Amino acid sequence: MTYLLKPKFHHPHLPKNGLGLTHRDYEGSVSTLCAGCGHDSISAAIIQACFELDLPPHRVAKMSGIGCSSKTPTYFLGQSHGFNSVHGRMPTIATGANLANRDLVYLGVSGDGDSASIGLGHFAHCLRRGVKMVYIVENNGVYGLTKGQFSATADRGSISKGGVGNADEPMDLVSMAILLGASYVARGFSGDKHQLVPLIKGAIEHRGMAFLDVISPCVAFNNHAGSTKSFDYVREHNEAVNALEVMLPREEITAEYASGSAVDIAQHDGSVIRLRKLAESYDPTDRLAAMAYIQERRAAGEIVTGLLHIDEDIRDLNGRLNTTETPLNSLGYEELCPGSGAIERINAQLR
Ligand SMILES: Cc1ncc(C[n+]2csc(CCOP(=O)(O)OP(=O)(O)O)c2C)c(N)n1
Ligand code: SF4
Ligand SMILES: [Mg+2]
Repeated sequence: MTYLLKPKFHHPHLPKNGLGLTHRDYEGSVSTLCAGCGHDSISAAIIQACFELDLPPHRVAKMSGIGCSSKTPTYFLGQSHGFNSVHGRMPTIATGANLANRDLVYLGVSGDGDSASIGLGHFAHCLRRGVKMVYIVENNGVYGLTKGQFSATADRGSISKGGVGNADEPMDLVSMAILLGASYVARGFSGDKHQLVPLIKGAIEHRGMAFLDVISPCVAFNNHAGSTKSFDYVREHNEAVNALEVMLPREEITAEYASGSAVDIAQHDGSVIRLRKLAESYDPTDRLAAMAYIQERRAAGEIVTGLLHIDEDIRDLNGRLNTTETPLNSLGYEELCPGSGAIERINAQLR
């Protein structure tokens, strides 16, 4: 079973936005992710952001790769266009679609495995080229869909569900995004919708490459060998009468904290991550200072959240390549196939 349709009936007096649409008009199918998964909170934040922006659903194209995170476009904006692509290729498909039709809002959803492992090259070139889109990585530090292997963003020293320690350095996607030239770079936490919804709205409004790294706990696969709640411990200390594996629903992890302050977030496996929300005085337009600040807080064991960098001097790929303003599917035969004379002239320029 890959999706469940939602019942169509709803309260007759639901609030409406400027287009006369309700929240329900921005929803998708019922989620089949694990109860409490951070990814569902991100879907809810996307729905809220699009509702509040009065975004016509038919103007949005949802792009994704493969993973629990990449499944989520099924659970929001059910009336929008969508393309669930191949593992790691979301940015590539989004780049091509963007060049063919610059009229749509491209909303790309990917995972840390999807973007930082198999899709790393695609991620890098999409950001480097300045594709006008919103690129969201739902970052849980594991390959959730394939049952909890380390991803390239997993912390050094973290323990996998098999009890193996991660010896490798994690990739910091926001630092890479700033380095690669993304003109809107932010980090959020799935459990802090007061911060996440405005970050997504800002990304949609931005006219260039907007990259969002959203920390999104995987409630199923962050159990470790030292924990008495881990599957391994229970298997060892359990007299099994049959071989069942049950995924119990877990509470969603949420946090509300003020600008400039830090908060410790305890995960279900007992590990703790420390989030720091940017202070009001932080200047996101200073690219070098942003990179230094992220590294400084990282060295102190903190994950900085908020709008980390914005550059209003946008270098959009379509603008640079001077592509047509008209979507290719609206051009006629004459424009799409200008004849051998036009090709001769192009070839002559290259001789
Ligand atoms: C070419 C290819 N290689 C490997 C896989 C197996 N695979 C599916 S999803 C996935 C990792 C997903 O991890 P992530 O992007 O972090 O998503 P999450 O499930 O954690 O949200 C892998 C390795 C695949 N589908 N295709
Ligand atoms: S396995 Fe992890 S990432 Fe996948 S749905 Fe379950 S909690 Fe979410
Ligand atoms: Mg992941």
